[in-house]
Amino acid sequence: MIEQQKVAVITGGAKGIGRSAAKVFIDNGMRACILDVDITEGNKMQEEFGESLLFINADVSKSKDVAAAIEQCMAKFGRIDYLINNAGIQKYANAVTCLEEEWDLIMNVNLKSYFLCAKYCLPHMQAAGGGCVINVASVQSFVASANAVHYLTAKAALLGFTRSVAIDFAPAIRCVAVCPGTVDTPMVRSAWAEAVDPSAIEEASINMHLLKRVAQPEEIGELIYYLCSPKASFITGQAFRIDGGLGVAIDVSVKEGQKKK
Ligand code: BMA
Repeated sequence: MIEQQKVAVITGGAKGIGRSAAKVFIDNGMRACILDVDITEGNKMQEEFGESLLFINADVSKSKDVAAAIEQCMAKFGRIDYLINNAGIQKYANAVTCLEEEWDLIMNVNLKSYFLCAKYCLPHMQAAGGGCVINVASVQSFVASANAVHYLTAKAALLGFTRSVAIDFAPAIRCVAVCPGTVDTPMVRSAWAEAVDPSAIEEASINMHLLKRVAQPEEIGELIYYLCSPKASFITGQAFRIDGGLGVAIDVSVKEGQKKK
């Protein structure tokens, strides 16, 4: 029965990490309701996954859009079990060069939308008997890259937001932050495209991970699914880094301590 299938609401679900999370939930017999501003990619997802998926064109930084989208999701699927807060934009600026509009944009999409979606989804998740909220944050919730004042601030704040939801909605609802390193997504590609030498940034990004590569979105989608599943039933309030070892080394290029032959 359709009503019994669990439903995941996924923001930024048409591309990158959100898209692969939607695919894992559907592959495991669940339904995905994806909210995204990208109509072209959203429609493609709708075509690919048919009745298992509902694409809603919504700007999740606006409460009117979120309220309407969640109502539409409930009308179609009748329940919400998981919320995957994932929508994100990345731009480069420091505390002086950052335009006020850009600060607001990043805060609204990368932080406020997480609150708005929680606000509208949590009552339905409680009504469904419980569930899990995943906040896609970043390795940059812990370590900093240059020129990312707005992005870094939002990603760090998500750890507090995760703990807050975990405390206030336990025990029925768990809340976990997922903190990826560099992932090959349209968001990261478009941020790189703004650099003077995008291929140099790509190479540097590969090298800063101990595993000497960037992640594929599917690797993050699998962790999100696992954390929502009953296998992760004792995990809440925590942040999980999935970052190929980024930040483990003081400097990946320095081999201090290697002995002479
Ligand atoms: C991610 C994005 C990537 C970046 C990575 C590691 O959140 O910002 O562009 O490469 O963190 O800094």
